[in-house]
Amino acid sequence: VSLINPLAREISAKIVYYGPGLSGKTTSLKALYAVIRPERRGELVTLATEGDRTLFFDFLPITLERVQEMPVRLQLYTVPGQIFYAATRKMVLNGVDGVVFVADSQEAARDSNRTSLEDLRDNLRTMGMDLGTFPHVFQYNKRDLRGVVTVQAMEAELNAHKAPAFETCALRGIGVVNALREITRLVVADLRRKQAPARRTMVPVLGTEREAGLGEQLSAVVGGVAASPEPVLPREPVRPLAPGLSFAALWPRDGTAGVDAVEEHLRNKQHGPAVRAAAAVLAEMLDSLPGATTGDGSLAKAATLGLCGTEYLRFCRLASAPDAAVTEADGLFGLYMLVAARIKHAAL
Ligand SMILES: Nc1nc2c(ncn2[C@@H]2O[C@H](COP(=O)(O)OP(=O)(O)O)[C@@H](O)[C@H]2O)c(=O)[nH]1
Ligand SMILES: [Mg+2]
Repeated sequence: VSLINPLAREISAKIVYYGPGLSGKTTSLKALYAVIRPERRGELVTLATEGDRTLFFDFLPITLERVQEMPVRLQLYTVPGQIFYAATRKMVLNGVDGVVFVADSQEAARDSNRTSLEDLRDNLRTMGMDLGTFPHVFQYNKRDLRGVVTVQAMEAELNAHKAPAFETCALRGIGVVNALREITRLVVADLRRKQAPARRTMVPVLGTEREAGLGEQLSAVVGGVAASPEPVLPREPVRPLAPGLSFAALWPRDGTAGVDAVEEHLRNKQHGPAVRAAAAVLAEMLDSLPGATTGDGSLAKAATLGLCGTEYLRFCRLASAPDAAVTEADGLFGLYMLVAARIKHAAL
């Protein structure tokens, strides 16, 4: 969902890490997750992995304080690189505002880099966009390895449009922040250019022709409800829960901080923060599951706990949605997910 929302005065953009299988896309997101301050990022969600291969996609929501005077929310996605996941790649690309192309610098990956780039070019074309004018940067990754292809050769083979390119070692977090900073700059400039007329009239621009984004695609796949991007209008206050009545009672006395935060956000009508707070607690809960590997496979773990996969995916999507797209019902849904997880967790 790409938008400049003059009411919320924030920019929201979707950036996709594209490239062949095993080039280092997931590792790049992990590196960003590790260096970005916790209050500036959500959880890194890795959906459906087998071993360390991405079968579906990863995503990481982050907030930048300001880029050209406006706070920016970024939704970072990776695509599965393996050729047979073409449909998933198309789906993840929907609504994309910018691409970080992660190329593998190893000699053996020369062909797959080119094939993947052509695949990107084709996919953009079917979405009515041309790579030549589309915001993109390159990460020439795995520069730490011996005998890698020279940067000049990679430039000649891949970078037809003279996009900014970075030598990176995602494994050690080198260069990935610079690449993200540059793509953010390009994307913000591009969004501003496209949406400038609407911003002048101060009409909220909450959609573009490319706006049928991943949320809608995902809900079509899993049957959830699409995020509604219309601005949230002020409403009559609703009667709060009776004083003293709280779901926190379901948690041990010294472990209520998370659910307290969610309820506090809901009382303050901060529905987006409520869902994100719920997502943080739920992520911790999933991490603590016995036998589970940390970080990856959160969908599988949610299923182990007995949560509904469809609801869990909707929940993950809401946790990375811009605040303006999260309704009160969504916020309450977040609390419901957290409470459901707690009850199932306690019953284990
Ligand atoms: N040596 C080295 N290995 C890397 C680098 N980045 C990623 N890898 C490794 O390459 C493999 C594939 O990385 P991954 O991020 O899963 O690739 P993806 O398929 O693009 O998501 C993993 O074993 C990573 O540890 C890097 O900069 N240098
Ligand atoms: Mg991956």
